[in-house]
Amino acid sequence: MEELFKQTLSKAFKLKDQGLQKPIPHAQLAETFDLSLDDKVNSEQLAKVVDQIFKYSVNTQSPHFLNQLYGGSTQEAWLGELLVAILNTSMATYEIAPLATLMEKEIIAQVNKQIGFKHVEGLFTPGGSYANMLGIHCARHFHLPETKNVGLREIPPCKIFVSSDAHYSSKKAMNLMGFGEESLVLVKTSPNHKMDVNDLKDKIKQCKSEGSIPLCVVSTAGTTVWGAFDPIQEIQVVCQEENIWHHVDAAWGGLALWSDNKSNQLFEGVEKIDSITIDFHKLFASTVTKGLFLTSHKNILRKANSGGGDKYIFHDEEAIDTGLYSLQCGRRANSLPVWLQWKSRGTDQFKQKINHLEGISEWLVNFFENNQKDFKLLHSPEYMNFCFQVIPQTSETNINKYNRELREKLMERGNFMVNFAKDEKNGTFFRLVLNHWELEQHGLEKFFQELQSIRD
Ligand code: ABU
Repeated sequence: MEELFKQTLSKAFKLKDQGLQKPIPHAQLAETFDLSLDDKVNSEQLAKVVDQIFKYSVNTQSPHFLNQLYGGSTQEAWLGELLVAILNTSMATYEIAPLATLMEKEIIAQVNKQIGFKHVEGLFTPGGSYANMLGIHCARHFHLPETKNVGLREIPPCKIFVSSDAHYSSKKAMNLMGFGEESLVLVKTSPNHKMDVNDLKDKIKQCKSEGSIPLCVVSTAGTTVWGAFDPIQEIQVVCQEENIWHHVDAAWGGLALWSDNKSNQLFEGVEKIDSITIDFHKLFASTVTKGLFLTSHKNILRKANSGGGDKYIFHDEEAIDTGLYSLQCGRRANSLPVWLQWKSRGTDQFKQKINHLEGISEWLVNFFENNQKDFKLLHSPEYMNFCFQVIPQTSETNINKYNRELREKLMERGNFMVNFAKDEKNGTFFRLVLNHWELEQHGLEKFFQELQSIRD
């Protein structure tokens, strides 16, 4: 087994410089890879199985995997993951996860140096969606603490406000929390995809006139498709005036908190909000999935989430058992890989990487400016998302179908993976994201050369 570990790691260290897998239909994959659990394999065969797992998995470690809002992870994060697996504990109590508990607190305090909450507490969550749900959950407890015991039956409908470009996690949270999806109010966006604050004010007014409770605004710092930042400061003013909880979904945009440049201004006013989501598996280059939820409200997590367990697991009221603050019992020691990466690379890693990616982003804006004959950029990018269409050579060609087919051909080549999105206004378009710390300008030059060669 030790030898297999060595071989696996040796393969892992080479992944960054290797190509991406070509797409394979699921029926073909099920035929090719022996999935059956009826017969077991010996140790020699196990090594071959591991080879096959590498062969048929998407190489997200390649800087040319630009398909999702996560990409390559650092080797320090891998080492942390290995330790998490070997130490195999849960974050429920301090006595079973002493170091991981303290590491989580240190990470939260360090992140708060960039945010500036007067008081901070938080938790690693299974992902950004979960952290956003916690934001809405804390909002409910803050305004309507009695719902913890009696549920929603005695209270008027509660409304949550998000921009129409926000992530779908708020919609899922509405379903799960019993408010119902229809209680999610979609606020209009400005032409550059930011929440329209006037429309927010109108919708809050309408909500109140209907006798509903405006409970929470979820702003987005870095939307999934356009990378847009809602105006946090302006929205905060509205929330303060109306006494509404303000949660910011910075799952994707969180790294901009460390920027020396313009994107740092996108977080103006963040120190006054109520809670925030940041995903460490996205632009922080940790491993999937590491949502982090932070709030400025003392003890709200404990008040909202505690319940039970005192007869057998939580022995001491005064202990720093994070299980008392969490909706989960078992919780992964996600702090360990994040802490290990941070400790070995320092806080400067975040500054350097955001500044590096901002440089590439500037180059890319110029690239589109200089190549308008071939590519149509559909927005003014302010972060790491570039939504564009390749312009067909003849005006009779259907641009949506054309771009979709180009993407399929790109995938077939197996050198780059870039996602697509669609909306009513623009049709189908490429969504290119700068998601990888090792991405370089020449890699993107190659990407556009490849697109050109596919269309010729
Ligand atoms: N949690 C949002 C991820 C979306 C994406 O990877 O594109």
